[in-house]
Amino acid sequence: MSLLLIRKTAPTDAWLAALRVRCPELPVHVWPDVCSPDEVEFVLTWAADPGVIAHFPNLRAIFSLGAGVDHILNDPTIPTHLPVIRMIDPSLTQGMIQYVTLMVLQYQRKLSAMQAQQRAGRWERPQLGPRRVGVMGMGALGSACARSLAALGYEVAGWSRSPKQCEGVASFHGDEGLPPFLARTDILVSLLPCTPELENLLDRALFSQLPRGAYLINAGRGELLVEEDLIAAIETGQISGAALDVFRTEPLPSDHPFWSHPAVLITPHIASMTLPATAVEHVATNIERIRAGLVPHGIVDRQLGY
Ligand code: NDP
Ligand code: OXD
Repeated sequence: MSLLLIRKTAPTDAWLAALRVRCPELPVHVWPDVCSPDEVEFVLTWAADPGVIAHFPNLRAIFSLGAGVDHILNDPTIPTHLPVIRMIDPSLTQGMIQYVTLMVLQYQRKLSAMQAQQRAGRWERPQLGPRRVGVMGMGALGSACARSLAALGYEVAGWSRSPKQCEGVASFHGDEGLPPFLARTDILVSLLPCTPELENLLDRALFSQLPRGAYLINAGRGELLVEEDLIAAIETGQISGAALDVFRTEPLPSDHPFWSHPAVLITPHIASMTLPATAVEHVATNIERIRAGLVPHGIVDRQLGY
C-alpha cells in the first residue's frame, strides 16, 4: 500500500526526499503517476482537482500539505467518513510567528513613514503606533503568535470559539466575546480558517467596532475579508491600512485595486510554508498511528470545517 503525493503547482522533490528518509518502507507515487488506485492508502495533497481523491477505494486518510484544509473540504466528492488531517509543523509555526511579528513591527514602529523620510532626507522621530494586538484564531498558529507578541511587550488578546488559557494573553471567545475583543484591538491579526461560518467575517460591521485607525493583518484566508469594505474603511480612516497575505483569488488579479493601494501591503501567500524536512514527522507519525488503530493528531472536524 502506498502514499500518493498530489501537488500540481510546486516541486515534489523535497517531499519525496524527506519521505524516503523517514519512511523508507513506504512506496510513494506522485500524481498523476498512480500504479493502481487500489494501492493508494494515504493521500498527501495541496489543491487536488475536485473528484481526483474520490478515485481511491482503499484510502485511509487525507493529509493536507498546509494548515488549511478548505482545499480538501471544498471537494464534495470526497467520502465524509475519510479522516482529513491538517498540517502541524514547528517550521510552519515559526514562519507564521516571523511574518506576524514583521507585520506588527513594521506598522507599529512606522517603518514606511521612516523610509519615506529617508527618501526625503528628513530627520524626524515619528510617534510609535498603538500596542494592543488582537489575534483572531487561537489555534496552533494564532496562539504561538499571540505568545510571541506578548513576550515582545505588546498587549495581546486572542479570540476563538472556545476559551483559552495562554500566558500573558487575554482570552475572548464566541459571539459575545467578539465586541469587547474588537473594542480593545488596535492591530487585528486574522489567523482564522476558512469555514462557512467565518466567510466574510472581516466586513464593514466588524471594522466599525475597532478603535478608529486600527490596522488589519490577514494571513488566515482571503474569503474571510470583504475586500470592498476594507477599501471603504481605509477611505474613511476607520482602518488605517492592512497587510494582506491571502486573497479570494490567488494569484491576485493584475487589475486588483490592492496592488496600487498606498495603505495596503501585499505578500503572495507566503506568510508561512510547510517545510518537508520537519513536517514529514507529522505525516509519518500519523501513518503509524492510523495503522496501529489510534486517532491521528490534527484531525479535522468536518462539521466545523477546521
Ligand atoms: P487551527 O485549526 O489550529 O486553529 C483555528 C482557530 O480558529 C482555533 O483557535 C479555533 O477556535 C478558531 N475558530 C474556528 N472557527 C471559529 C469561530 N467560528 N469563531 C471563533 N474562532 C474560531 O488552525 P491553525 O492555527 O493551524 O491555522 C489557522 C489558519 O491559518 C489555517 O486554517 C489557514 O487558513 C491559515 N494559514 C495561512 C498560511 C499562510 O501562509 N498565509 C499558512 C498556514 C495557515 P478553537 O480553538 O476554539 O477551536
Ligand atoms: C496554508 C498553508 O494553509 O500554507 O495556507 O499551510
